[in-house]
Amino acid sequence: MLIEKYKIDEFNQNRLDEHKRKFEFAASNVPDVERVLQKLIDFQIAIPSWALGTGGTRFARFAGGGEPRSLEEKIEDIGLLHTLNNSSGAISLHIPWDIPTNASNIKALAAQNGLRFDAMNSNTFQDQPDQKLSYKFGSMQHVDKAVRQQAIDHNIEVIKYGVELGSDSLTVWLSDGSNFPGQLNMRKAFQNTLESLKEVYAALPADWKMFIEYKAFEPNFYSTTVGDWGQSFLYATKLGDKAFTLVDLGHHLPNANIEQIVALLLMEEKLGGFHFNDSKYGDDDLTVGSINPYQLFLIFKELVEGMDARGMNHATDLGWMIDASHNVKDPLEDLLQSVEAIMIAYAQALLVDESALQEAQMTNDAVLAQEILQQAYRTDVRSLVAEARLRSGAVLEPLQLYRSLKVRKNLIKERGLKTVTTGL
Ligand code: RM4
Ligand code: MN
Ligand code: MN
Repeated sequence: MLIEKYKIDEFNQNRLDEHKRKFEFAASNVPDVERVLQKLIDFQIAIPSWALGTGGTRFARFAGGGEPRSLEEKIEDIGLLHTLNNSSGAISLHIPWDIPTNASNIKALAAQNGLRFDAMNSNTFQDQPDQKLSYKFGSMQHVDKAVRQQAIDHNIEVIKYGVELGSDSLTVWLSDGSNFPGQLNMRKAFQNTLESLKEVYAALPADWKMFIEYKAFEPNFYSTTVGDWGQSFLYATKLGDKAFTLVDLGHHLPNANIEQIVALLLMEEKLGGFHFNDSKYGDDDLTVGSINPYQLFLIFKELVEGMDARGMNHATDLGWMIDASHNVKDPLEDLLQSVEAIMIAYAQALLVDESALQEAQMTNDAVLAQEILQQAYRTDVRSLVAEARLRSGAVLEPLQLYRSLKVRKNLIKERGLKTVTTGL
């Protein structure tokens, strides 16, 4: 479904006076508002191809309607989001869920929708119907060299698809680990995994990056072979300059201080990518900002400060992606909410008075330090984010326009009520 430009203009026009009032008030409190706006306009968050359909749990999946039936329709869905918010200009593919039958057609379609190809994702956590050997007991860690080789070959194939599409990074998330004490020699599992990753690393094109994603537990419940940032950092360091750690917000043990992890990884030049979601218990994959928006702000504050300390480009030097699942919401509405939450947290982080904060830190003034952080966090930046959208030709209130145009109803009419999308 395409949204015509005049519909956006008409919608914005009707809300313009109210928006201007709010924006002018907000802007009057931001000394360098133009700089902030430009950063918001530039910031893009990739949407994963597997987040466009309804997700499920191991108990059930309650399908929605009008879900994309093909890679082409997934691209169209993300194009729609990007038309609405101008902040989702990239798609992240998962192979084999999204094997392009004709790469140049897919590339052209993405370009038409204003999208580029973000990191490619490999999948050695499921067995495919035509697969020779099973990943039941792991992939890159496996005791059998033939299974490891199959996982290596798959990752190299994923790189090849990525090269055809113009992607420049590979994300490796391994579900490898063990369910019971004694099942696995943890040192050998690490070494096998490292050897396997080295072979994939050797196949990376010169300008590519490799992201090693960690996860504390699930699907394995006793040990995970890339279980935390320390382990990921170890692999990335041993592999070389093109290997980085990827932080998925839902992949930590409860109460982990993710902002500190991010600060240190940035300091060591080993933070490569980011998966946004929110959670209360584990890898819940809930809408970004729905549970703990203050934590999201604190993480962004470290990201901004750490990137600025190294003179990095916020928009392009790290891989930003949403990694969420939608069990009860319309996936597209959920993604609009997630992008909005990310932009809000980013805007608030840009408002932190960094020099005042550093002074408070140097005088051990914990009270003032908290005041400075919360001054930024409690600022209503929604009109700044909306102004950035307005200036880039997108919609003041994306979710409201999505609803008033009855997009989901149209997609159901177009694609049918009982559609199944590839993914989890
Ligand atoms: C995992 C992890 C990966 C994603 C899969 C689908 O939990 O977050 O990033 O590729 O889910
Ligand atoms: Mn992830
Ligand atoms: Mn996950």
